[in-house]
Amino acid sequence: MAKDEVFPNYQKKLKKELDADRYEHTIGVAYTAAALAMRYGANIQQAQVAGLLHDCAKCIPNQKKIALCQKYNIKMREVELENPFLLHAKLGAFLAMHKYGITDKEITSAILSHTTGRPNMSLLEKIIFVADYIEPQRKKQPNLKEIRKLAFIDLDRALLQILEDTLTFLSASAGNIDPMTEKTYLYYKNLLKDKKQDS
Ligand code: DGI
Ligand code: FE
Ligand code: FE
Repeated sequence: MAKDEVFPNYQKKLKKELDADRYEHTIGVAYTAAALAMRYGANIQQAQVAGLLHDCAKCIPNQKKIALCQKYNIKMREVELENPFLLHAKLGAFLAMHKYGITDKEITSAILSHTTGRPNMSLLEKIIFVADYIEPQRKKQPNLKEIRKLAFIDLDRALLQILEDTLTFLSASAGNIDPMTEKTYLYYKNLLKDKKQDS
């Protein structure tokens, strides 16, 4: 995608803001999100733009993330102050609006919820959340092969599996669990349990 850029304005800016690996990741998320949008009948262009911009604040050093949130009056929760990388989601949504000129609230919401998810996500939010996890550069997560396949069969079930694996990973690591990640997991666990009972 580097030579004929599909969204040259965004891509040129992003190339300056991100390191090479993160830039490749965002390109991967953009086309994976486009493919999922085709599968589920979402707006393909929205998926591409949200995919491109979802990590636009990722490479800002953590102390600067905090300083920028203070500067722009973006409220930080305790878990975010303890794990400042989490701030790249809300700071990313803010920069998408104010630096990249995105006015589409569906896109900024998808950026905002891309790390922890949230209960009752929109289709675009789910697509970005899942595309972020399965894009081709990802290598380390468990069950990737199965989740990649599942993502194109049942988006909610893929979402739930990702949340479950993320919580397992976090319990074994030093990171604090954001209550929102847990809330999202419980919401979809419950939703899918009811779905099973319905059928
Ligand atoms: O920014 P990316 O690496 O592309 O992806 P992301 O924004 O989904 O962040 C992934 C990381 O976020 C992964 O290492 C798991 C972590 N994460 C997800 N939920 C939580 C979390 N980390 C903490 N500390 N707490 C959470 O609730
Ligand atoms: Fe991210
Ligand atoms: Fe990402």
